Amino acid sequence: MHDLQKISEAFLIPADFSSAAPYGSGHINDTYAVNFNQAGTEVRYIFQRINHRVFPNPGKLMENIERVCAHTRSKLAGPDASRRALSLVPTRSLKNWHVDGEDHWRCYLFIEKARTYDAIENVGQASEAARAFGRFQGLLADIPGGRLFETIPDFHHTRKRFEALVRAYEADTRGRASAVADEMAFVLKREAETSLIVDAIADGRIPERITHNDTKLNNVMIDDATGEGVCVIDLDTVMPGTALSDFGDMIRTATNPEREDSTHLSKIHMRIEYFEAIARGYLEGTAEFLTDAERELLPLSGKLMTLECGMRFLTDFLQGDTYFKIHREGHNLDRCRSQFRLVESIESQMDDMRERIDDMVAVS
Ligand code: ADP
Ligand code: GN1
Ligand code: MG
Repeated sequence: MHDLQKISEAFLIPADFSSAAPYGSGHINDTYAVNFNQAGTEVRYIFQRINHRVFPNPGKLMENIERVCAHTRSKLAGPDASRRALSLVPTRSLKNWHVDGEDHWRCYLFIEKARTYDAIENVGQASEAARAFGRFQGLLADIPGGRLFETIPDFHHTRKRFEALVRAYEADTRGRASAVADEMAFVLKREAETSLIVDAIADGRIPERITHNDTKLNNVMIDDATGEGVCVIDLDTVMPGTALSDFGDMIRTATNPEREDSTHLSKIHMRIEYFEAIARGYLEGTAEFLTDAERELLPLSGKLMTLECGMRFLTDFLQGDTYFKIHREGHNLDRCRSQFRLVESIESQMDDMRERIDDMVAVS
């Protein structure tokens, strides 16, 4: 645990530190909820230490986030703008982040009366999350100041993720390759498909957009009272990308009744009514800009993002769990297996997904 009292002193918070505790279930950054006493009232803020192994240029990353927060906030101007867009709290030297040795820290206003979900609880959450992520893409379409910095190059280059996995398997630095023969066979059977979306980007069939790139369900705050997807969070990977990654990751995380690391493989599946709710919410949120070519690839994107995520977990398992935080032995392998089970479920429903998208487009 870091010394949050000392870190918080760097920020312009007109209140006295009272306590801090790790918060949330993100796999990458260190997140804390920090409580302060402000003239007798408890107030809290989110503090985050950026994972600089995952994000090797935290300064450039924070410049992106400054721009994204400022732009979304200005477009959502209104009495509740600070619940609808993340707000950075400045430091005493009026910067939007604080450097402490190797560590970069940032502080956000805490979005109260809303929460994130690690596993989806009802179909309304699925459409709300999709609408929020779709709207978010729309808000960023005209962000001024030039192309955003690529915080992780080739982040959703599924083909390169496949190649990285094969390299990790062949190198087998941790002696774990023999445990994953079935998983490797699963991936190798699908090798050709790993190029389908990246090729469509490369040959210009689908456009580059500013996208979120990490649209898992627990990266959107759902309002406690209204159930609305009130604020998109976790902005580290907001950068040039494809709408398909954002749609696909919602299918991965918001159609499956089980958590991402579930070992109850027989319970893992894509629920088509959740797919439909996400597609409806997303098509609404993106009605003004999504192209036909993008719409056509939506069902495939769910499968490929799930396969890609499973491959990333497997690569990390083979390399000794250095990227994603783990909380038990074999955690990344469990995550990989659950993702691959979900890929099979998505595969078995491809025609149904396509028909539903076609029907939605036809009546809109
Ligand atoms: P990571 O990159 O590690 O996933 P996140 O930015 O997603 O980190 O934060 C982790 C969790 O902390 C989120 O899932 C959410 O529950 C909570 N959280 C993050 N920012 C806020 C905020 N501004 N207000 C309230 N909760 C937040
Ligand atoms: C990570 O940061 P978090 O936990 O929201 C990862 C995503 C993965 C996800 C899998 C920067 O997301 O790409 O899809 O875990 N983020 C990064 O749960 O690698
Ligand atoms: Mg997150």
